[in-house]
Amino acid sequence: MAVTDTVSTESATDSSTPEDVDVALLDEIAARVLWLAVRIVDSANHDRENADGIKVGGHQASSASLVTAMTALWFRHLTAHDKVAVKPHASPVFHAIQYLLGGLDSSYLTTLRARGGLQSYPSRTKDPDEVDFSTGSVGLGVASPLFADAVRRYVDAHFGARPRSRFIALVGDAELDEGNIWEAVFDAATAGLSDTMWIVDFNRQSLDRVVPGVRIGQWRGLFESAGWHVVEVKYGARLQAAFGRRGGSALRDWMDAMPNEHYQSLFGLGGSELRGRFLEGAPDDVRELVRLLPDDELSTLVTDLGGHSMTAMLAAYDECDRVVDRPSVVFAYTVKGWGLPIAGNPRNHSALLTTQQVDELRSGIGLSREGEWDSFDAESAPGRLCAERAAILRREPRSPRLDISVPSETRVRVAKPLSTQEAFGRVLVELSRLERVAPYLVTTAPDVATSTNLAGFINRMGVFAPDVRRAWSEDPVLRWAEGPRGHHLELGISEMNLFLLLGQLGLAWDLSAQPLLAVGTVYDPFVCRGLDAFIYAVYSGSRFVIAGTPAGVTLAPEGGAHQSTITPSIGLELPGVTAIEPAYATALDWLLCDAFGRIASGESTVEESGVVDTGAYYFRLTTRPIEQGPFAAAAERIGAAELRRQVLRGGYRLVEPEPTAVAEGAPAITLVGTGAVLPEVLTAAAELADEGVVTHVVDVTSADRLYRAWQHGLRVGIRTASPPRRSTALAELFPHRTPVVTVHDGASHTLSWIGSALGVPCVSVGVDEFGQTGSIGDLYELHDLSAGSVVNAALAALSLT
Ligand SMILES: Cc1ncc(C[n+]2csc(CCOP(=O)(O)OP(=O)(O)O)c2C)c(N)n1
Ligand SMILES: [Mg+2]
Repeated sequence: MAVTDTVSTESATDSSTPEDVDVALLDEIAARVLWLAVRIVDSANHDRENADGIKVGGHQASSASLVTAMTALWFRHLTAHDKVAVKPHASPVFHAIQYLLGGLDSSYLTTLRARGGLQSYPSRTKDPDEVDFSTGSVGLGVASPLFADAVRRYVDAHFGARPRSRFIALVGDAELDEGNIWEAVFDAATAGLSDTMWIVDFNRQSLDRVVPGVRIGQWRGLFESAGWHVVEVKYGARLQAAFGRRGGSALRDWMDAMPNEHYQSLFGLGGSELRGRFLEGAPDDVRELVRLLPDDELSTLVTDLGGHSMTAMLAAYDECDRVVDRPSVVFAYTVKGWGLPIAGNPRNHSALLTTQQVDELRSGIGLSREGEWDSFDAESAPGRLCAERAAILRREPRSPRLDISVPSETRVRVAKPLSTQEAFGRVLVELSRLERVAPYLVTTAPDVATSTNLAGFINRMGVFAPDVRRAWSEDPVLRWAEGPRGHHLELGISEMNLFLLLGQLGLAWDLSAQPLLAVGTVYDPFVCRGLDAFIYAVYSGSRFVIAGTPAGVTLAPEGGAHQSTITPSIGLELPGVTAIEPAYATALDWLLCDAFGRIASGESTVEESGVVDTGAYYFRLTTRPIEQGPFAAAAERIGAAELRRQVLRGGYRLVEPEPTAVAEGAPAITLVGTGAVLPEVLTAAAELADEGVVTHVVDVTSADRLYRAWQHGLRVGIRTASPPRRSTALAELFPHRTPVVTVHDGASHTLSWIGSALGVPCVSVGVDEFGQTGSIGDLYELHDLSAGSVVNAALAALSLT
């Protein structure tokens, strides 16, 4: 490792090493970090018993290329307030650093990819050390710090400035191929965020291949056009020196223009082969310059890249720090597999060092087998630096709890037929009137705020912008007033951005020390468009409300491209999210207030049924106004408090059959509906009752909660080898063993499990084909959701008994 580096940033303004930086010491620490990262992966693959017949895996080459950049960050640049997303495949480097800083017990070093051990990729919720951003699905971890910075800007404006945090992402260069990165970079909501710095590990390799051509010009142009500051840390000290010699500028031009494939092919070569390959097509000046260099020196020279120079990396970080009006990106030219025998090999992505190669690496840095996991001696210079940095990086504890009481309902007005989407808008307006709740409410939408009924909220609370902006329109219906007091964060049309921002709003308690009540809205079909970011948000433990609206074929005239059918399954199956689909306004009011209350509590509540609720809520809503009378009647019959309990639990009995009918011992059926189709279910129930069928109607407000309660009972049985525990919710909702018809404006399978749960015949109707344009009546007819179809489904179910 070079100790005499000079700065090689092309645009670094201050190229000297600050006096208090001991580059040799940092390089010594980097060598140990590299060793530990390599050995963590090696141990997972070679020291543990493995009966699975599959390789454990891990990424030594991807780790090695970030060792310099990460050592420079943690051992010099970062403060306790900074937040960092680590490239997924460099997780061993992160854990090695945490270990040296005392943030990870040594017992974990041999647990990479083992149950309960270090996760393959950094995980906020599962790793034993403190991870700021989960990463794994490439691209998402890159954009997250940018949105976390946007959230900080919001939090600072509303709650007073926090100590400055820098939001940093360590990025694989091939991650830049993910479109979500550019959606984030180009959205106005992320403009001007000067505390963001991305460090691109520019090793010119992805998983399969050497990235074709030379892409830096394209990347630079994209970032600059989005208003970012770009730094290139390209060449190391040796090459910098060579460029200063006679023929140096020709050498530089030659290397700048060399396609990645050509350059990378040099790594596998030694001696005269490398010389020959390097000079293929080179101008005479270049030939002349390297003529007198011995082969091994030529190899060292041409592979001397700036991303492995401590001085250059620190200078780049400092330069970015001085930029006060825009985000920064550092292109650190690196070698994948730096310092390892697999350096630069095009097939090195998942290559593992052999045991002999690991032995050589160990002895190369002066360690023995006995002391191989040791941290630095506390009295040594690196040991002292570790202790000093650990003290600087120690953080204060943070809590997701918001000390406010959220009301259990807003008593939203329900005089006329009302849609759940409209009720949603009204509940938010009502909550925004409450002094204790309003300050924490924040909404966001990808250009669909008004069409998802956020206008009322926006009129009262304003749109967020870092500075006051003139409103040019004087629309009396919608006041789009932008300024630092605004509570709505508007995004361009990118559902990825929506879920990334929402995810970060729901983690503001941690990354900005301020819990928030975050709400996003999205057209329900486009939940799928942002799905990976949605999953990422809940996997990261974020707490928020998302309203998918309008949903289903009930959006009739909009046609198939806008009608969601599979989203109920997403809500039901996605861990960490509770999917909710009420039909009536008061039910929605209760459910939404309850969701905010749970988010504010900061806890993962465990329900009576054993269901764990982790704080993210997905409301699936529609624009269909429906008659609210049946709900009022149920409230009258059941009592408001008891009905509320049932609505929150996942369902209630909307209609009880006439006692006289029951006495006659007639055939009996239970109709189960969820969401917008309840009017058809009720009409069908009345028709069936007229035909002498004893008809029960259950309104399922959360199939997810009912399903989890059922599954929990089964799992307890499986895990204790005892009879399954019956779900009390299902027992209360379905006291009679009748056949069941389920009706849902969504894929029919979402509710079809109820038949199995009850052990009765079950006919499920729902939307199992793409929709099309038409009226609600037309569409319900087409998908068997009309009252007549529900009656026929009931007759079919009865015939199965
Ligand atoms: C969304 C997604 N797609 C594919 C992968 C599989 N994958 C993991 S790493 C990788 C290549 C990454 O290359 P780069 O970002 O340049 O990282 P390097 O290992 O070169 O540092 C791929 C395709 C993934 N993790 N996430
Ligand atoms: Mg790469």
